[in-house]
Amino acid sequence: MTSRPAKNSLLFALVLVAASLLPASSAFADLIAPQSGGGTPNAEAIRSLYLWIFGLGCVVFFGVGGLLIWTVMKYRSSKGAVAVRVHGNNRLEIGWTVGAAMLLVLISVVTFLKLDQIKNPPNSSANGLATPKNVAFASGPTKPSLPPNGRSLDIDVNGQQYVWRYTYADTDTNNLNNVFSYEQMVVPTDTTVTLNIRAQDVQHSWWIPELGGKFDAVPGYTNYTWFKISEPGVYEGQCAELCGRGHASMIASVKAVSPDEFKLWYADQKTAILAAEKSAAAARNKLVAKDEAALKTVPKSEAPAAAAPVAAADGKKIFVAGVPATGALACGSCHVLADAGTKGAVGPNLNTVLKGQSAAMIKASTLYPNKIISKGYAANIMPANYGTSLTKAELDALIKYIDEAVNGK
Ligand code: HEC
Ligand SMILES: [Cu+2]
Repeated sequence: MTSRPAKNSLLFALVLVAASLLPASSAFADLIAPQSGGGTPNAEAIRSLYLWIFGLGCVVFFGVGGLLIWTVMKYRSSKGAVAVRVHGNNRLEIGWTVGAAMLLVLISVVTFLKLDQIKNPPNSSANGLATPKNVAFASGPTKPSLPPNGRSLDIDVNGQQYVWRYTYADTDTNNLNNVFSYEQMVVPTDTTVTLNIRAQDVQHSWWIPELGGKFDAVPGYTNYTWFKISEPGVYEGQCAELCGRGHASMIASVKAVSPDEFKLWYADQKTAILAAEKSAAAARNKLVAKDEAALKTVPKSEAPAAAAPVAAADGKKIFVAGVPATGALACGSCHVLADAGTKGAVGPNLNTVLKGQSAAMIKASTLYPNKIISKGYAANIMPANYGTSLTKAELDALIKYIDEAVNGK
């Protein structure tokens, strides 16, 4: 039999271990269980599920450990004692097999009960955001996991090296004037917010620990999650997937404000974006007008001489074949011109775009293709070297030929 002092000191040690774990579970709860905060139900459910399983684990740990220690103490024998031979114990073996199975069943049942709360967003509360001007709520069966009433504030989360961009859905069809923000997402409280998580370069991972689990941001694929915050505040997070050398600075935060404050913020952003668009459009028009004016005053020296001696150069031939020796690419390889029989489709059809244009204009467009970019085409595709790769005579012959081919003699 065990002596009294030995038994007591063992008990004391056990109590010490248990006591040291207790404060940890309350004061440093975040060290043991996933974080939750702001009252978003999914994070709460993840946390309580975790604590449930952790509790069960503790029961098993202390049950088995305690039993082991108790047995060791109780059946301790002195040196030289002959051990009793024991062969199995059916009741015990069936007992611990069934016991373990029951534990697994219990864990699965609790998990499945919580899963609904974790995965499926609830409706916004009555005091959440009612649709303000310009904000579009997600709707319809286009997305998985919408709230039962199908209404949530829908935000695109875009991961890019090394910043998070948030774009708010709005009611018009122009995607370029949507309200957006970087790094900090602003959301209304008591409102279900659904997120569409994407990446535009490499993989990132969206993670605001207090608002629920991590979601990978994968190029070419959309992941969906949600939250519904009830307490105003700022919830901090950080990209959770090593995405390059700026990864550590790819921080994120969600700022929850009252629906009224949110509406103000949103309206401010929208106004600023619309104003910026307007001034950009005005600046653009000004530039185009300036370019057009510049083209109309092409220096005399470059305008075709009215009485240029019919050059030896053959305009049609240059159009069709170019001048390989000097690197002048054939116009016909990129342009349709009926008279020359060319079918190039890289640039505009010259029969249509040059109709009614003066020879001077045609010459200017040929010499300075990047001054005015034809609608629907990109700059820097048409070579800008014809001023040097063609001689003056060749150029004049070419322009004269095109002008006559399009506009007649
Ligand atoms: C590699 C393809 C390519 C070649 C070669 C090329 N072009 Fe172009 N061209 C384009 C493209 C693309 C545009 C439209 C973009 C722009 O305006 O720069 C264009 C635009 C033009 C325009 C302006 C049309 C308009 O809308 O007013 C003219 C004129 C023109 N080309 C004439 C020529 C002539 C003449 C040659 C030969 C000396 C030539 N191009 C060779 C691709 C080409
Ligand atoms: Cu990242």
